[in-house]
Amino acid sequence: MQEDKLKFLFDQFDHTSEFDSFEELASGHINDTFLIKTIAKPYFVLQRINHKVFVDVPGLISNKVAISRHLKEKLKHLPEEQLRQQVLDFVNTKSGKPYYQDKDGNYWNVMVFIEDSVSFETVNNEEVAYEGGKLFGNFLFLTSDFPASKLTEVISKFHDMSFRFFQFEASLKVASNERWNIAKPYIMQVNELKEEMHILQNLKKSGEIRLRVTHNDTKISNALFDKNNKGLCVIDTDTVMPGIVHYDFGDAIRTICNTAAEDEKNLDLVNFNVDYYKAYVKGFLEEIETELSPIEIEYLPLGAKTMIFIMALRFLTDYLNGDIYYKTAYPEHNLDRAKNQFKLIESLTEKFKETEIDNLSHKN
Ligand code: GN1
Ligand code: MG
Repeated sequence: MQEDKLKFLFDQFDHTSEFDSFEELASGHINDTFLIKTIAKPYFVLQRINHKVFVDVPGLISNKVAISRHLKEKLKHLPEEQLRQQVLDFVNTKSGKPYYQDKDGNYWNVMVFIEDSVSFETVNNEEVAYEGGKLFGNFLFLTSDFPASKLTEVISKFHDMSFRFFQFEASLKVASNERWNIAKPYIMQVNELKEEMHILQNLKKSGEIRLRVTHNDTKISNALFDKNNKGLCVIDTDTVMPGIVHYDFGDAIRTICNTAAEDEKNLDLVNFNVDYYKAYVKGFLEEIETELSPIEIEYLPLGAKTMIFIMALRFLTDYLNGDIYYKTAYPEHNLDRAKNQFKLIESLTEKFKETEIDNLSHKN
């Protein structure tokens, strides 16, 4: 991306800052994200929202602006400096819109960069797991009175297991022989778990598990921490929509309890860390337990397994489709991601008994 193009885009937004330089922030798999360094702070984050994946970008942006507004209202008792570190702040364009559409049809949005913060791709200590639990639990708590029906469903059926199976089965029909053969052992595993992986969706459908506002992409790299590992802010609110608590619980566990990155190729390094699980559960329940029904709590461990599985399934599907969805750095990248998630499921399954919530609730 050329500097003059990014400077032009940044200057479409309503700030008084002067562009100095930029850095690409490359951890996302879908959008393009740039840190904009200015002559004087604050810095900003400029992001191109991938409109092939997110077909209703104005709806997506209006969701995240509304959620930030809600969080700011809830936290208005905090000193301004603290509020700036805890809630994403979006910047309008000079013509008052929350996004800018360039001449090629791309959508851009800008937010203020949160200073003095760090994020993690993998977790190396229990404190971060616990703080991550508190942060994501608190996000659910603070949004629990936001009317979920006001949110646009930015990606239809995003965590819907039947839909992901439908896409997987369609990918089997278009996959090259070569990819089909390489992926065969994993294709078998997917089918073995099919029934169990529909349990949560069925409880959602029957109304036994309620809909709430969920973040839907609670990987640990979407949490910011301060220099002392205290949780600061939940970021990447692109996929905020109605969902069930298990999505956010499970997706966080998927990344926090993996002893390696989600695309680590050496599967001996990929294991489920139960100590981090317990630390996460403690922090999470401290914030949200009062809001949860017994059935929501009972099924949290299955939420972890289900979210690891749905990512394995989606990575495998994209590999079979010839890498049309996720950004990949090399041809087997999606397959490696899928293998990694299957190994994590295997390791979690061995320790499943230890993940039951009964003994972990802070009420005990
Ligand atoms: C994608 O782009 P990013 O990294 O924020 C994906 C998530 C996956 C994640 C896996 C819209 O998120 O569902 O969990 O990759 N987002 C979308 O790392 O598909
Ligand atoms: Mg995301």
